[in-house]
Parts: sequence; C-alpha cells; structure tokens
Amino acid sequence: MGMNRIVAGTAALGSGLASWSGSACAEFALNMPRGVTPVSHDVYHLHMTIFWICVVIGIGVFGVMFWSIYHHRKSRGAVAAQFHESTLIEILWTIIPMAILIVMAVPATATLVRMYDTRDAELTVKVTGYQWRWHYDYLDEGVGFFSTLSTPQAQIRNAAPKGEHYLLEVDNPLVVPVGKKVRILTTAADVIHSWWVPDLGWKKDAIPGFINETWTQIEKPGVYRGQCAELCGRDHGFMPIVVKAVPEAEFKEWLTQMKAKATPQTAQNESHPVSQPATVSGGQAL
Ligand SMILES: [Cu+2]
Repeated sequence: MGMNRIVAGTAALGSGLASWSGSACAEFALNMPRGVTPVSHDVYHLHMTIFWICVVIGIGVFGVMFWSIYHHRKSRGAVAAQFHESTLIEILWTIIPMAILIVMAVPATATLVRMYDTRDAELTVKVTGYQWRWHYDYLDEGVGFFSTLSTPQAQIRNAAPKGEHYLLEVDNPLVVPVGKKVRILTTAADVIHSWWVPDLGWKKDAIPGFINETWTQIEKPGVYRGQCAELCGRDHGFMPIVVKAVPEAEFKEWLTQMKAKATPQTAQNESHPVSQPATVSGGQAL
C-alpha cells in the first residue's frame, strides 16, 4: 500500500514536472521581477544588494562555525577556550552588526524616500477598491470607470479551456502614458484592498477613509498585470488589475474618446461640438 502510494506519487510528480517544463517554465524565475519603472529598478537593486550582503555573512558565519566544529572536535582532545566577559569581543559583536545595519539602511532609506516623492506628477489617478472590482478616476480629466474581471464564467467553472490571461484580464484597463510620472492615490469604498502590480515595484493598501499616495513612471509600452493583494472577501481572487502603458499621443487620443463617451448628452445639446470639454468634466472630477 505504502509502496503503491510512493510509486503513484512519483509518477504524478513526474508527469506534473513534464507538463510544467513546457509553457510555465519559460516564465519561471527564481528572482523577483526587475519591473519597468525607476522605483522597481531601485527595489530590485536594493534587494540584490541586501541579498549579497546576506550571502557573505552566511558564508562567513557558517564557514567559521563548521571549521571550528571540525578542527576543535573532541576526538582531537580540544579544550574549550574561556573568554567570558571579554570586553573586546562584546564591543566587536555589537559594533560589527550595527555597522552592517547602517550600511544596509542607507540604500533602503534612499529608495523609500524616492518611492514617496510624488512631486511634479503629470497625471493623477485615484484608485478605489470595491468588493470586487476597481474604479479608476483620472482627476483633473473628468474620466472615471470601473475595471472588472473579464474572464468568462465558463473558464472559471472549467466548462471551457482556460485562456492565456486567466483571471488576470479586465474589461477596462487602467491606461497611462509611457515615460510620464503618474501619481496614484489609493483608497477603498468598503473593506481594505491592496493595489499590486509586480512590474511597478510596489503594492499599496487601499483603505476606506484613507488616501495612500504613491507614483509610477512606466518606461516601456506594454500591458502589466496584477491582483488585489489584501484578502477582501469572497471574490478577492477575482479583481485583477491590468495597466496598459501607451505612448503619449495614443493616451491623449484614448482620453479624448473617454471624455466624449462620458459627456454624450452635453455634446448633443450644444449647437457645435464641444472642443474644450473641461467645463463639462470639471464638475465630474469631484
Ligand atoms: Cu480586494
């Protein structure tokens, strides 16, 4: 019985690995993503710096430990050295870790300061978490819309084969211009959510009654996907985030279309098409 189970388990693991080594393996990576923003690069380099410091410390500490265990083993007749209350050693083992921590704190603080510096943003988007979808408001532009999961129910209920972006696709993505600093304000309308797109290098809690502020500046046009990262109820796993970064001209065109969609009645009431929708959208921005 036990043997059968082991054989069955091994076979399952083997076939699992075989299928996994196909498409999933191409995307598989041990490390965190480098991302597509200045902050995500900072975070990546900080992570690598701290990682290598830890590797050096690990090799040093375990090297000395294993060397000592081997060379001062009992069979050689080793006698333990006595250095209780040695002032020199106590100072050293306080100063050295402190110095290492200070060395680590310098780049970490610089990255945090940069992350929180939302000055000179060219666009502000308010992100509101709802159970279970996101709402995006382009403040100052009068454009706002919900972004809802678009994966068909049939795929979720295993009645149809799963698509490439299963549970990571939405009807209306957040569209932002490439190379522009975008300030992102996160809040929520019911419970705590968290807005997380790994390629942007951070995740930010969306808390009812609070506005959290951060920013991004995407360097490469593309579609970046993420998820709600704070357990927020039954459909927590069904409120993905899709960010579409496009060249500025394309963004302007998209914004014009969205504004036209948002104010169809007003445009019809005017005898001439509205060329400056600012007067119409100003009230909506609030
Ligand atoms: Cu959520």
